[in-house]
Amino acid sequence: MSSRTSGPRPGVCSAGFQVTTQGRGEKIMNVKGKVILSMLVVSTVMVVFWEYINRNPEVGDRTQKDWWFPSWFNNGKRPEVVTMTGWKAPVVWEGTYNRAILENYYARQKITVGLTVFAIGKYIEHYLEEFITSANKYFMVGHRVIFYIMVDDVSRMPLIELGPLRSFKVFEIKSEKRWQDISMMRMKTIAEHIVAHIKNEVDFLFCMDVDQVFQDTFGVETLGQSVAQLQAWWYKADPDEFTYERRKESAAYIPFGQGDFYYHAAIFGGTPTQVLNITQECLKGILQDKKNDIEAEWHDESHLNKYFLLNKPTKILSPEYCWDYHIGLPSDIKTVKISWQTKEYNVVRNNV
Ligand code: 4GW
Ligand code: MN
Repeated sequence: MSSRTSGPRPGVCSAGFQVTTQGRGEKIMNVKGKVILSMLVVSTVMVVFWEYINRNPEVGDRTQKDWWFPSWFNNGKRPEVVTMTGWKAPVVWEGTYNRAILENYYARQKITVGLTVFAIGKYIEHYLEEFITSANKYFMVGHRVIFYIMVDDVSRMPLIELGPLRSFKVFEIKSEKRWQDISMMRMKTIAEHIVAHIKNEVDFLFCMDVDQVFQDTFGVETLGQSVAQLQAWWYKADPDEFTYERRKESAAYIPFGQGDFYYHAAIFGGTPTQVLNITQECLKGILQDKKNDIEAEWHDESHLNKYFLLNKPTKILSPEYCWDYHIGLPSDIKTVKISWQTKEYNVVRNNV
């Protein structure tokens, strides 16, 4: 034992040997090492800096603290309304966002944004032209846009001239017998098209009802991983008043005492991967309900609300983004970006 503690140890000995014999060689190694090390440090700093200036503005570098939010979002500008959720997602109201900061970021990224819309039966003549014409003018101005238009008769597709950076793809899909299925089965078609091609064509995707009209710029402040729209009639209500599906037998069931917001199925979006997940999960719920011979009260919207309860959206759009003028124009609503069309059910709905 004593020889191991007091005598020279092999390791020490060999180290001493290296020091005395390597001399100049080691000095060169030292210099080389330092150069490599400093190059590593410099490149790490450059990468971190690059990542910093190109960081995702949706998330920014916010921490869990309310006062530190991404630079594009000013949480304090609209104190009279909810501008941030309990899980720290921004609720985008007019006045809360700095579009210029985001424009700068997304212009450098050269993004393409997709927009799916369905017009089946009489909805082609009644709504499609006005929807696309207004979207051409106000949706993601200055960025590449692809409209994915699903109709049941391509020969009745209106002729619409689009501006620069805009293109469209028309698909003929079969109609469903029941209008509830026309609405719900959009989830299936969207999912199929994301898998088949949309995922390779766009960076972000929105899915919208056709019975609405763009009124003002629907810009890059709406982009995010997973985006939900507040329903205009319910944005101030208590969750227990929401028209969630309340029957346990439905996959869309949300018990009283739960729920964050009432989301409107007329607008949802996100990255193609997220929208694929949204639509696939909603479709699963819809098909499960069909198997159990139950239909959720508000069809696809009930399932969408269940989805967003379980998978919180990363961004929420204020009702300014989908307003119903039949409510009037309260002071909360500063700029209407999209408005509902009047529901002429007697004209457009001949199938029950
Ligand atoms: C009742 O007779 C109907 S027809 C209910 C929906 C119908 C329908 C819906 C249709 O005949 N053709 C059609 O293309 N749709 C699509 O589904 C269209 O994109 C429409 O915006 C979406 C949802 O239907 P909706 O806008 O009439 O539903 P709400 O009243 O919830 O906005
Ligand atoms: Mn609608």
